[in-house]
Amino acid sequence: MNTAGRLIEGRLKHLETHLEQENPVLLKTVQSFKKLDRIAYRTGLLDTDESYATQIPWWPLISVLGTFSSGKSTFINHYLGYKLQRTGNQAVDDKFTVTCYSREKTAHALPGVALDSDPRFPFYQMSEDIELVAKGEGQRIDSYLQLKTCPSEQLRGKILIDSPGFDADAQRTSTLKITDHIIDLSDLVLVFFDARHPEPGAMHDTLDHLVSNTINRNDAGKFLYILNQIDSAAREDNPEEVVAAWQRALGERGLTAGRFYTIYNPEAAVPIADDNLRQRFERKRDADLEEIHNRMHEVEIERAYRIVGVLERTARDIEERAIPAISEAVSRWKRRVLWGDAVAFSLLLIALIGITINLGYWEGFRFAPPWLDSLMTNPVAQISSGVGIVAVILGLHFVIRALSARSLLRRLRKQSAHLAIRGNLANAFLRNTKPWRSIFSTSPAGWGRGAKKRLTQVKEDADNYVQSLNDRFTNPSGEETFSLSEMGHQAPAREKQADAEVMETVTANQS
Ligand SMILES: Nc1nc2c(ncn2[C@@H]2O[C@H](COP(=O)(O)OP(=O)(O)OP(=O)(O)O)[C@@H](O)[C@H]2O)c(=O)[nH]1
Ligand SMILES: [Mg+2]
Repeated sequence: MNTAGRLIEGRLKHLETHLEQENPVLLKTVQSFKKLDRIAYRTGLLDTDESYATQIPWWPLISVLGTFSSGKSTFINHYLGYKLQRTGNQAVDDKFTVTCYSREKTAHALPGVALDSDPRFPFYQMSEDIELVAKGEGQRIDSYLQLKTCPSEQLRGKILIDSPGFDADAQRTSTLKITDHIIDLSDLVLVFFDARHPEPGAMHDTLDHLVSNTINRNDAGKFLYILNQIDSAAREDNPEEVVAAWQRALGERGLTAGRFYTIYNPEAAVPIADDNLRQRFERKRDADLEEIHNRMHEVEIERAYRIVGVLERTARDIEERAIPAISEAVSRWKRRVLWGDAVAFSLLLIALIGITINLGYWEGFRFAPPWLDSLMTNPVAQISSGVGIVAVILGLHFVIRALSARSLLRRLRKQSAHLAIRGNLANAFLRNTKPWRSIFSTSPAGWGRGAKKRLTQVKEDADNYVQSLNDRFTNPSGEETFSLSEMGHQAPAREKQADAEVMETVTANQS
């Protein structure tokens, strides 16, 4: 195996080690992806330094964005049950912190370089992206990103990102670029605002960036807008007005009710003296927090189904789209080669006849060049001229094969882009045009009985994984099962009650 192949093997091993701790069903899907890889290597769809498994994001990403000191880190610490992030009233975080689960009992930080070079994480080669927008900054990836691991059960199967306070005016291009990149990659984005700022209008640009720009995206459903620290409003004469002012500000930017939450952190909050008021605040907070936490859990489930969906789709894409496209190109190529041969050899024959007639080698229909007698008596000359003739014929044939192949490549590349499937169709096609492949072979290179069997097995496996995920994530009565066709879409919105039950099962299964 070459070094590139070994590298990819190492990466998959790494992936498996992590999934072993987090989700055994997904661990098995890695094996299935490897089966597809093998088919793709043989057919030429993938290079041996590629894998279908390394380009999908395995961990759902939840990012926490928002204004300075709005309580992002406090919220994350509370969610994890660990004092992982520093908090405080000045701007504390100046980097993005990517947190992921590890059994190790201590939380530790790794440099951003770990994120940049580890394909498990969606920041893989982020430095190149940064370099594109801010020259020279790519090398300083460490000053933008850090990685922390934490043994919190809440973190199993997901990645959480804490971010520096967002200020559209003061932000450097590279930070804005990372923020946007993170938003694009995230499955769920929690946008925090601080109720201690009674005047939301002052943050015009920030609101524009975090609200106006997000509300019309086609993945707008993944944004939750959270007004935090509303305990501070309890001290105002009219607490409702604080919330209402924010609601208006967000409403002006297109946010309709439903994804606007008001919460505060019980430990960081200022005690509320008035009993009635306190209870009212607590009820609202608890309901909203529960909804936010449920969404955070759901993301993990959705992602697991989506990965099995990708597996199934990749298998189908190979069988139903890539292989037929290759076969079609190969038969076009065969036709071109056969026609090319016919035309070229006819022309050659006509030319030869013409030349020999001109040279006076013909006596009527009898071929009688002056050197014919000496050739007939010289076996060495016979053999070498025989070899010469065969070489010319073969040479011409292979030139025609190569030219015909080349004439089809552009079309194939276009088709490849149009089909939008993973894998290099042109490369796979060229395998079939190699000199040692007969133009009369019936199926594309690497697509034999073994490959077909393996592919069928992967599809069956995918169905089984969906079953296992259903067993794992849905309630025992089986009311909420997913089918493969549903997996491309968002998991259906569920009743709160059912949700709670689902989550009980998840936690029970995980412990
Ligand atoms: N009253 C009150 N204070 C809070 C609440 N949540 C956080 N705080 C306090 O607000 C301050 C800022 O909290 P952080 O969690 O550091 O805020 P952050 O958004 O991470 O801030 P940066 O990382 O600097 O952007 C800290 O002093 C917290 O103790 C809350 O719900 N109510
Ligand atoms: Mg912070």
